[in-house]
Amino acid sequence: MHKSSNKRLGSYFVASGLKPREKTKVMDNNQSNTYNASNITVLEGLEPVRKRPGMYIGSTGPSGLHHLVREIVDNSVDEALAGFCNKIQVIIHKDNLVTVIDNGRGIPVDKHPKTKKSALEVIMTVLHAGGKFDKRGYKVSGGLHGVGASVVNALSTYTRVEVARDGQIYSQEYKVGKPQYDVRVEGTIEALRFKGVLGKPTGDYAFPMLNYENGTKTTFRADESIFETTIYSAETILQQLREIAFLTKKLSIDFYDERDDTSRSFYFEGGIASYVKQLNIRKGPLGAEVFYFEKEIANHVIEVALQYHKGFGEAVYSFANNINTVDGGSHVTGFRAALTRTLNDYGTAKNIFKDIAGGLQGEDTREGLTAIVSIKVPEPQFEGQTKAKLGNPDVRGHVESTFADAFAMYLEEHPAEARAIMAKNLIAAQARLAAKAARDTVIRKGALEGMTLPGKLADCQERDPSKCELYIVEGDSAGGSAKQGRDRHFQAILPIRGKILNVEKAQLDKMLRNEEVKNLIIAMGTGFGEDFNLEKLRYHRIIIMTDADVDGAHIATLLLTLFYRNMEPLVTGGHLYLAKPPLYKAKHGKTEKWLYNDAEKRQFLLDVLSKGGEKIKVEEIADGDAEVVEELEEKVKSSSKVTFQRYKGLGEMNPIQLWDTTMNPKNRTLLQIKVEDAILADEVFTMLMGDEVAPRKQFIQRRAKEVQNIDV
Ligand code: 0RA
Repeated sequence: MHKSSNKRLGSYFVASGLKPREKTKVMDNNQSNTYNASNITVLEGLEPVRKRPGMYIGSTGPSGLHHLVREIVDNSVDEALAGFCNKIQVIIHKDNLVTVIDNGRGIPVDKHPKTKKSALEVIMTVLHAGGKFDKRGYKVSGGLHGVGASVVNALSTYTRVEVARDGQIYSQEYKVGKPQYDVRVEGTIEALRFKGVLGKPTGDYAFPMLNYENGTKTTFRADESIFETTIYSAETILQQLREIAFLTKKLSIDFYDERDDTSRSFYFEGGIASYVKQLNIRKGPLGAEVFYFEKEIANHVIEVALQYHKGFGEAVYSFANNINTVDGGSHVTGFRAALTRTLNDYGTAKNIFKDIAGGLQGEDTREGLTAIVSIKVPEPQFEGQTKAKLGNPDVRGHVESTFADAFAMYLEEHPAEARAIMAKNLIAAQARLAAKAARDTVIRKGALEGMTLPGKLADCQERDPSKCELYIVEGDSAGGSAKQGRDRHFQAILPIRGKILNVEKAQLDKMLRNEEVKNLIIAMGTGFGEDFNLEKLRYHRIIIMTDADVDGAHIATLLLTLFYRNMEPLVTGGHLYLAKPPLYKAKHGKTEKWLYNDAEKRQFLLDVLSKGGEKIKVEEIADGDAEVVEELEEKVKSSSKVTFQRYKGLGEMNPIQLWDTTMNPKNRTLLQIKVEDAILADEVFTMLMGDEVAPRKQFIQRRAKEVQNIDV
């Protein structure tokens, strides 16, 4: 794939940016829009489309507009799927005309004996005519889109079709769907070539004439009175063309945008195997080779490409007749079943599953998997709300049996790849089993009620959860101070020692075996993961109290991750808080003050100065600017008796101080944790727990600062 000048497209485009020719015998619809008697049948035929465009192309917005291009391209792709076309060209002209050219067999032009109408004319002017004339096997155009070229014609002020067939070039032009002349012969290909006409401007608009022995060229201009916009997005079209090229191996698709004189070419020798390879490049592929197979069975063409990577995510994309079946369907079900079965059979035969009771589960086999399942079905049934799920029940069995055979053979023939895949699956299975065992023992259903509260927990006397608070305190010594300083009526204290563990899925079991985490879950009373029940929450405020340093922020982040991943309602319900201990205790004469950040420190210094008679303009100093505060501090210290006691850790405060500064509801500030944007939060946590340590550290430091600015 590359961006290049238009020269690459070769001789089909004589020049770029050609101007519309002088008016010829056929006038453009912009000038004339009169309907006479001969129009009526056509207009009646296509009238529903113009009345309710949305019914046919989804909308009259940009998506509907691009649908027109897709429709015409899909007709050419059908010809490629039938095996008669290997080149498609798409051109966006300067005045929002679009041309699609293919080197297929050409739309048939023969006349129907009774109606005396050319097949081409019927295809272009009769709704749903495609079915009768077009029996070309697996049809992209028969699927989700597939409304037919006549719909595009109906919604275009101008259309021109050229067909190269049987040694001749044929053409017909339309305005708002109405033929402007009977399909006519422009000449024999030989004669036209001899005259040097092929590849030269033709018709109303100056586009090169089709220059193939066989092929179809369609040019259309979308009707501005129908569409909200008729300006095409190259990006949208390129994305679709790229996908089509991936899904149709060895089909070359050229795109040319006259508006900025750029072009792109797509061609994938390996089809979906190339696609998988590309998807995995950044993820660290497991093994060099992508598994690929293609098989035709009972008129179904089945293709699967897959490769594992070093990460954990699952990416299984599926297509039926080139339509992305976002909601899966029978082909995906068959694929998954076969994958699980084949890997289990292989592992059993090689005696790999000694410790894995019940063998691999489906989820184990899809960790770190990138796969594409693409199937061509003669009559696809699309189901569901969005029609993005393949229904055909027989497809499941076809995919399951053919893929299972091919994949089993691959595993036998590629022992190195097979070993790597097995190792990956095994780890996933072990993690799953360990997590389950841990869950079962730690938080067996009903066990929580029976389980005695942890000895480390200093519970409160109040039994109404809405009045109760649980302080999770970093370190035993701070825990001790908090226990003594608290209001035992409604405040409970649970000290947590050291850093709790990383909560990535693979380590869920370790985390649950961790004594601290176990205590925490039992103390909260809610259960965990699938068993989580917010109604059982014993304290409506869960307050994380850690040191005001990077380590403290790290522990807080790990706790947040634990809660977010496994007890999300706790976060979304607003039950989670961070306590905010002070950074300094300032003294000036008899005045004593707790300062929670540098901005407060600055204010304190300013107050001292103003008492001493010095006037300082407050605006001159930025809020919380550490350097300025330092300067100010030097200045003040040299003249007055000011001291700052820095509190690095909670442990440095005695119980009374801890109560005064951080726990007494009258004085304290709590920061409520909200998950406003779950997606963002998930990204953040993933990054925090990812392999790379540097960005994680940076993030925690930045986050630690940000968190100080959220106020309740
Ligand atoms: C019906 C029958 C045949 C070809 C096509 C339609 C056809 C349609 C389009 C639309 C765009 N490009 C196309 N190429 C072919 C086959 C006719 C035969 O048997 O030769």
